[in-house]
Amino acid sequence: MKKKILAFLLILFPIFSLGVVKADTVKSKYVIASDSSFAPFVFQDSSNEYTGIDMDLIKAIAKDQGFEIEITNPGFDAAISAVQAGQADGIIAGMSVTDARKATFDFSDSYYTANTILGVKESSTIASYEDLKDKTVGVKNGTASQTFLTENQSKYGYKIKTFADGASMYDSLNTGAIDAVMDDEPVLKYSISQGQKLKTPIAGTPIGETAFAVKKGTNPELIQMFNNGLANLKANGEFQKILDKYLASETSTDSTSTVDETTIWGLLQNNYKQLLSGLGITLALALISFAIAIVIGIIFGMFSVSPYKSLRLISEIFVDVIRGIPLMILAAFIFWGIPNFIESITGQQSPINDFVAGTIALSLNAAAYIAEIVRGGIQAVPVGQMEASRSLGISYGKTMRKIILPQATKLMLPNFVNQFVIALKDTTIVSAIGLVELFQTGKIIIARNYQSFKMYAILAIFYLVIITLLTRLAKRLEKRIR
Ligand code: ASN
Repeated sequence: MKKKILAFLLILFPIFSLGVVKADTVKSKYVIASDSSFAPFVFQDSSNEYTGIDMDLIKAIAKDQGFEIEITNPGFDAAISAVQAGQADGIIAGMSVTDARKATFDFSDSYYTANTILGVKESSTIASYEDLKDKTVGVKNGTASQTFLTENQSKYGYKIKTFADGASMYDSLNTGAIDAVMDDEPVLKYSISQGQKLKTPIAGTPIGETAFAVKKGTNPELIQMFNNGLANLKANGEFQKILDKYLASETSTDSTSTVDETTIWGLLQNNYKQLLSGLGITLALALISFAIAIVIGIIFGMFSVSPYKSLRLISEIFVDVIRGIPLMILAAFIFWGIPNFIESITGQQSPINDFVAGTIALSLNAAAYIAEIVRGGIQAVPVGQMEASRSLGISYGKTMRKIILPQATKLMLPNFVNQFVIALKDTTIVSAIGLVELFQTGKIIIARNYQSFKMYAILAIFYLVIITLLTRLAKRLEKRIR
């Protein structure tokens, strides 16, 4: 009898619970990754805030379902990697549901349907896929549009050029570096409605539904909450309001901007806060990583001139390995590769912060060069001095400290200054992992206003001024030490 009651209850439970579907938050905060420039789904408005259908939607759903979110906007490809590496819990970026992606992602219910479509300059004569023969078509890396292009490449004979973000892709189309782009239809149509001189000569091809996604098998409650929230927003009309806000009217959300961004002065006026914060990150990256690199570099440099063979060997391996790997790959390896590897063994997501990953990569890189500077400096001091000192009965350590290093340091100083300048410039390379330092800040601004000439000029001057100031300062210090 007892068993029967239990079975009865077990059957009833799911039926009752159906009426009150509510998933519970598991994490105190969910990190949501997104694209950096993919209007109208996600883009920066004139006050440098990310807006768009996806941003409004995820915020409204989080509010409706009562969970906390933190949004990052590293670009589509980087956002995908972030979710795969466990750096982010979910991705909302006008993402198409494809069969291939279903193998690695769990998708929410769809909130949009999009085509992929070809975009060319208004003046272009390209009118069909056949016209693309030997032409170059740009596309964002990792997107459904890229899959479409790759699948049809042999048929039409075009070249494909991939980009990390929409901004650089559209920039290249505008400057004529590529002949066409392949992107989602609402995105191209939106940019045309915003005054971009482009056209879409060929009808679009369906690439699937647009949905929110998590890494396969993770955060099931997040998908559940997204679906519940979406259903609620659809029922209460809020979802339609969001769509209308970005799609219905031709009026630009940017028209609220009072500052003219076509002049250098206007650009600075409108973006100085963002640029200064980017500059802050750049300086912090350079200074912190260089300080760490000096310590590591000196240790390995001393190893390399040590009387012990094992120490010399360790130093040699360190320098060869780090110098032999491009900095960008090192950063990507630390930021995406290692967490992915750890997860595959432990089953635990162990994301690393982008600033920390960037700092580690820069530190290791500079340390390898500094180790060589230290070795070179010490070896430039005639060996006779060490021998003479040792024959007088003075220890290796003392000779090093009192006789060799003071002379070697003088020789090393100019190289240190040089290495610091290189380290500061190298910070631009680690922007590849989505770190918003000065260069990335500039790219994000360009994504919004397409002022690449003026914006890159501003960036170049920023770096030039900072590097000149810092080298002057370093030269003074150098003189004092001498
Ligand atoms: N629709 C694109 C894709 O799913 C997403 C994007 O470009 N943000 O591949």
